[in-house]
Amino acid sequence: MKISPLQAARLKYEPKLPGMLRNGIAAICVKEGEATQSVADQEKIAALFPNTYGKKEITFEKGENTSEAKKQVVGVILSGGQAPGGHNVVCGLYDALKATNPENVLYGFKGGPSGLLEDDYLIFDDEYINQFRNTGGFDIIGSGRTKLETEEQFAVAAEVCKKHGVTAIVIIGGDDSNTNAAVLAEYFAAHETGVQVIGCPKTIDGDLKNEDIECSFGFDTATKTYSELIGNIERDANSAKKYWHFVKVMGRSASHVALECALETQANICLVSEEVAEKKMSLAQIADYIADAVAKRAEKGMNFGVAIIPEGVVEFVPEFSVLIKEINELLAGAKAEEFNALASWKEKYDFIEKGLTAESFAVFANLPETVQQQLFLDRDPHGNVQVSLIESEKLFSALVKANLEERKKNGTYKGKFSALHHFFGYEGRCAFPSNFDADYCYSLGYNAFMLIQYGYNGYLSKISNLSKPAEEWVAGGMPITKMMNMERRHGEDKPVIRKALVELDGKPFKYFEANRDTWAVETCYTYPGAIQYYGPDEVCNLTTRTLALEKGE
Ligand code: FBP
Repeated sequence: MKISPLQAARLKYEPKLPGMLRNGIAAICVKEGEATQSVADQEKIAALFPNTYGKKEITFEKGENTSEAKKQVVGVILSGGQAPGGHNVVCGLYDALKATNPENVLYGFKGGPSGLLEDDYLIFDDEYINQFRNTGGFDIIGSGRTKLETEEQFAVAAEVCKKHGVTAIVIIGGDDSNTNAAVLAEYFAAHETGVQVIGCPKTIDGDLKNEDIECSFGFDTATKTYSELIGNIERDANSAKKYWHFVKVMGRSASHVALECALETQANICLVSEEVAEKKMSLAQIADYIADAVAKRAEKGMNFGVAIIPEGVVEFVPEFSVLIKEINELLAGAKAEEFNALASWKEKYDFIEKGLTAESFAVFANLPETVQQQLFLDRDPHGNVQVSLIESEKLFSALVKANLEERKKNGTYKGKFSALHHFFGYEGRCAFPSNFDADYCYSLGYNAFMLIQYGYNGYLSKISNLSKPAEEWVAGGMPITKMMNMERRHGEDKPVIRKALVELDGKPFKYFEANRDTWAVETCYTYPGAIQYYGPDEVCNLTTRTLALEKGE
C-alpha cells in the first residue's frame, strides 16, 4: 500500500509516556488514594452502583510491580465520533499488554459497541497494528454509535466475553459511552463475570472534562486543524478586504471548540452558545450584535471579517428551541403525512402558520426561506427536526444582512456586506494527531492496561498535569462513578457523567470576554498555521489556549 512521506515518518514517531511509566512494566507500582464520592446525588448513585461505587482514586509510581500474573485477554471498542489519537490509545494498550506478557491477547471489536454484541472482531498482531501508529482516524477497527445500555445487551456482552475468555473491555468514548462503561462494569461485577471495564476519555468536542479529566483526547488536534483553516481565511479576508466569512465549527452542544478557535485566531466574532442561553438572547439580538461589529468595521473602511459560529448554537436560543418543540409536535404521528401530501411550499407555509403559536410563527417567519424549508424537510426517523443539520452559518449571515439593510435605510450603515460560508467539522476529526494527542492517547492506552493488570473495574484511564511536558504527566485512574450525578433523560432520572459546557466564569471565557470588543472592531488576527510535528518544542508541543488558561498559564 502506498503511503505518504508524512505517514511514513509518523509511523516511526515514538510517543512519550509520563515519566512514571517509562521504566518498563516491571517498575510500575500503584498508590491508592482516598475513597471517592460522586460529584452529586451520592446516595442515589451509591445505591445504583453497589459494587463499583466509592472506590479509591489511584496513581501509578515507579516501584516494584506487584500485580497478579495472569493471562489477559482484552477487548477494545471505539465508540462515537472520530477523534485524532484513537489509534494510539489502541497502540498503547497493545504495547503494555504485550510487554507484560507476550501471551496476552488484544481483540478489537469492530464498528463500535455493536461489534461486541455481534461478536465481530479482529485479533491484533504487530504487523496489523504497526500500520496505524500515530495516524488519525478510527479505521483500525471502525467506530459506531450503538449504545450499550440495556440489561439484554449486557447479557450478550457477557456471553461474548465468556466465549473468548475476555478478562477486560476498554471503551474509548465520550461522556455517554463512559457512563455506559460504568453501568456495564457494575453489571459485570454484580454477575461475577470476572470481566473488568476501563474507559478512556475521547471527543473533539472537549465536553468530557471535570476536576479529574483535564481534557478529552482529539480536542487539541481538531481545534488546531480548524484554527489553521480559520487563520488562513483571516489572512485571505485581510488581503482581499471584501468578504465576511461565517465559519461554523463542530461541537454538538458545548462551545469549547469555537472558543478555543477564537482564542487561537482572534477572529472578529465568536458566538458562545452557553452565553446565548445565559443571556436568553433572541436570534434578532445575536444578529444585531454581529451587525454592530460589521458596521463599526465598515466605518473604518473594513468591509471584511470572520465570525465563528458553534455548531449547536441555535438549540441554545430560547425562542428557537420552543419553535423546534412546536414543529416536532405539529408533525407528530399522522399529521406528518397530511403535511407531506400538500403540494406547494405556499400550502405548507399556511399549514405551519395555523399550527404554530403566534410567538413561534413570528420567529419562523423571520428565518431565511432555505432554513424554513430545512426545518421541515431534514427530519430524523422519529420525525424530529435535525437541529445539527441547520446551516446556522447561513442563518446568521442572512439575519445580519437583513439587519444591515434596515440600518442602510435609516442611514446608520453605509458599508458593503458580502458573506461566504464554511463548516469545519469532519476536516479535523481524523487529522494526524498532534504530538500532544499522539503522546496523550498512547499514554491513556498504556495506562488503561496497567489499570486492568492491577484489577481495577469501572475506572477511567486518567493522565493529568497535561500542560507540562510529558515527563511530568501523572498517570492513574478514577472511578467513573465519581464523575456522575443524576440527570433527567428521556423522562427518567439517570446516573450520567455531567457534560462540561463552557463555564462563563471560567478563565478561557473571561480572557475572551476581556478582549472580544477589540478583536471585533480592530484586525487583530493571529495565524496559527499548520500543526507542526517536527521542529522546535515551542511550535511542536503547544498546549491549547483553553488548557493553558485553565491552568493559569
Ligand atoms: P462524539 O461526542 O461521539 O465524540 O462526537 C462528537 C461529534 O464529532 C460532534 O462534534 C458532531 O456534532 C458529531 O460528532 C457528528 O456526528 P456524526 O459523525 O454522527 O455525523
